[in-house]
Amino acid sequence: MRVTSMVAGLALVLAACGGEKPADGAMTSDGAAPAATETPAATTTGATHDIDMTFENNEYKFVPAEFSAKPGDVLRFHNKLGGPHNVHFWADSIPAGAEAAISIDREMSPLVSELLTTEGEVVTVTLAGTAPTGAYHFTCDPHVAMGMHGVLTVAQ
Ligand SMILES: [Cu+2]
Repeated sequence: MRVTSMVAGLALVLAACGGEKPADGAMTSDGAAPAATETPAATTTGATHDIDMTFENNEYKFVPAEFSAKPGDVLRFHNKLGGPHNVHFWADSIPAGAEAAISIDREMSPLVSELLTTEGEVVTVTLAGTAPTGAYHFTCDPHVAMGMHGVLTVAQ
């Protein structure tokens, strides 16, 4: 009798263990589903792009000067060398409606960042999830005449 009940008990334990595995699997796929549904909502946690503002080969430049990002992405402009530098998006050289979708953490005026005077400083530009696709032209004000220009292409 005892042996029988022990076997029965073992069977129950095994059944319980066996039962947990599909449950875990179900939880994993449940976990993946909310992550997927979070993506459209989490528009401010997109990819991060790092751009240097620097002085190389006798030229003031953004590196890279041309790059692509998606709505919801974050651009970090680093004052690397040759500053002061800043980031200035031109209202007439960005897609219609883009101004409202650009937020600059160290904003001096709409679409224009403060001047970064200390090496290592960063200005962060966040593209809203509603950012329209197209070309976003920007410059650095102190070095605009020296060709410090850049183009961000926003694409889905
Ligand atoms: Cu500059």
